[in-house]
Amino acid sequence: MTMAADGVSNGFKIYILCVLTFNATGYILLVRYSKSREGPKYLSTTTVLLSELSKLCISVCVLTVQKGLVGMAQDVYKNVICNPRDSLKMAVPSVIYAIQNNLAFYALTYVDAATYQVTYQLKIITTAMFMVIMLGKKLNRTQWLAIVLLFCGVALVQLDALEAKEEDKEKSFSVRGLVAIIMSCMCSGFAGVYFEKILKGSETTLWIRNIQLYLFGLVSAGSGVILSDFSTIQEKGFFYGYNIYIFVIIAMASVGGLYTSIVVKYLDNIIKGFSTAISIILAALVSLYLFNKHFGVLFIIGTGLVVSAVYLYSLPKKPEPTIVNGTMMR
Ligand code: NCC
Repeated sequence: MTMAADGVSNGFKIYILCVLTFNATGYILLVRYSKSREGPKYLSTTTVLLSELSKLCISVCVLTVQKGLVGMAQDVYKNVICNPRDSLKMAVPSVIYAIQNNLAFYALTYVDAATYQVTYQLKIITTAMFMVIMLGKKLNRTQWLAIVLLFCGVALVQLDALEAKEEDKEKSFSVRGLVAIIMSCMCSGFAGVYFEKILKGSETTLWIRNIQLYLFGLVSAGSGVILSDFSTIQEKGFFYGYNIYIFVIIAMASVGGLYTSIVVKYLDNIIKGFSTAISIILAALVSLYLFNKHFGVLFIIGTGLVVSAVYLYSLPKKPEPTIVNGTMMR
């Protein structure tokens, strides 16, 4: 197996990308299903809080396996408790991710899984934007072309959804849903690049960063629960409307989040975007069979454009030409 400079094999990288892709597909489909089925409506804010708790517990367990109980306690004490200034850096993405995770539930109440997933690919633009602003990344012409194609693709998919609404009254297009997705893309782009910058810019390990993030995540997601659903919880209880699907959603949110952090550590946010874009096709195919959804020509062309854009964007950059003694070198 080929080992890269960072000490992990290419096989491992492919494995983490596959888990991320399949998990994201299943997650979106299941959230959509849970929002569209009849019966008592669960509170999304509580599931976001429980997934933060579960990710925190898993991260502590991983660190314990790596370092033993005493080593884990020392590590947490030294890096989290004795270093509040460093820990505070994770408060920023924790709040943004809490907003983003809640927005996803909101958006999936109004748009179907496939439309959501394709439109959500706008996050590749927001991620690129933040990469340029925050990490000083330079984009070449092919990558800008990819961004324009992506815009066109997403617009076509939205037009297709709009037509579907007029024809068969299916609520696949919704202004509220679209606004929530665009805000979600901003949050994903900013928080992802911020996390990458902090993780790669210091010696602090991934699992300590995750523990810092999820500790603040508990506070951010907990505030969401109190601010939006406190009275309902008092009246109906924290687990109102829960069933087996909701626990699977929490488990998948935890797997997705933890694998996101591993992908950002060993690869980067752009490759993550490419990987999850593949889940568009998977989500569309599953929707076709499970929900009997029909796609128009615009959806198919739009999806094709999005996938081509993601591919073009991920193409390796040609080395910048340098001038040596008046001669252009490549
Ligand atoms: O939107 P996306 O990710 O960028 O959101 C990142 C998710 O990972 C969690 N996270 C991030 C860093 C870290 N150290 N720990 C974490 O737990 C954040 O809380 C946030 O939930 C994608 O690239 O498309 C991806 O999409 C999500 C999900 O499908 C969308 O956010 C839904 O709107 C995927 N999550 C799941 O499948 C559960 C993620 O794996 C990939």
